[in-house]
Amino acid sequence: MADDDDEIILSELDDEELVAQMFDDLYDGMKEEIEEGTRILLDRGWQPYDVLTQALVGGMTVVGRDFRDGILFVPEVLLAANAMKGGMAILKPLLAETGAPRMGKMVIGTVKGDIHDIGKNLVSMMMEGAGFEVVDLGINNAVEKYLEALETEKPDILGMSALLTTTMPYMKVVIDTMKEQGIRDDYIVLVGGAPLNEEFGKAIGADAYCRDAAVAVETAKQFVARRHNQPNA
Ligand code: B12
Repeated sequence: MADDDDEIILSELDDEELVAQMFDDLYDGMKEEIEEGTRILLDRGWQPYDVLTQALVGGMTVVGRDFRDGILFVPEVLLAANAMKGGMAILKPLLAETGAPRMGKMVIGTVKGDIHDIGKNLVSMMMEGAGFEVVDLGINNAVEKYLEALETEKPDILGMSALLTTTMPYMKVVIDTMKEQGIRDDYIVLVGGAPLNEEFGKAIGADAYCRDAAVAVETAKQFVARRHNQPNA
């Protein structure tokens, strides 16, 4: 608050102190402060990707730990998520404006029953930054929504996100339905989300599990390149 004597002036902190303060501000759901901190780091010459991973994702890791341990509850985490989105909105155009050549198209969405979207949004942003066109279906997607989007958008890649152990099996429902309809191999299927791992990705028949957005970009590039090298692809 402006009349608070103890107010911390973010721009007077050095980089390390500022990132630590941003962890606290994210924890406390202070969106404006997160936006200001994001801008300051950018003004100091930080790469957008470093601001994203070191200040924002780093801060969210602390929130996630305390949520798991029962120290934070849903309303607080929601505020933290909202603050994080404020920072991400500033970074989005910067990550997207790399001028990378068009790499391919991805349809992405969080699966049915699941409303977590920060990780998915981050993957979308990074994919766009790497030159992919991204169609984001949002959260809580039933198999019909995915199939409809595959038909209308004709992407190279289908991406599915799940953050709950109760919703991750739904990815298999989508892949199995694609198999039934004989369209599974028409797409590269990438899956991600904190509770998943490589074995799970294999077990449900995805092409790959990606542990973070950077891996998602690299994996997508490799698969698309491989696909384009096939004579009849
Ligand atoms: C923020 C958050 C929320 C917010 C979500 C806000 C939002 N708009 O997303 C709110 C408060 C709404 C929420 C609600 C709930 N949550 Co919650 N939440 C989290 C938290 C703290 C952080 C998730 C996050 O955003 N991480 C940051 C992002 C950047 O990381 P990420 O999502 O993992 O994404 C990265 C990778 O996984 C990967 N990736 C992700 N998706 C994809 C997709 C593709 C295609 C690819 C390639 C890669 C990829 O790349 C991303 C970027 O690097 C996690 C804790 C955790 N450790 O994950 C719990 C957590 C996921 N939630 C949990 C729970 C239990 C819930 C609730 C059931 C709580 C409740 N009792 O109501 C509800 C469920 C609501 C629902 N139906 O979905 C549990 C899940 C436990 C489990 N084993 O299933 C966790 C693990 C917390 C815990 N330890 O208890 N939550």
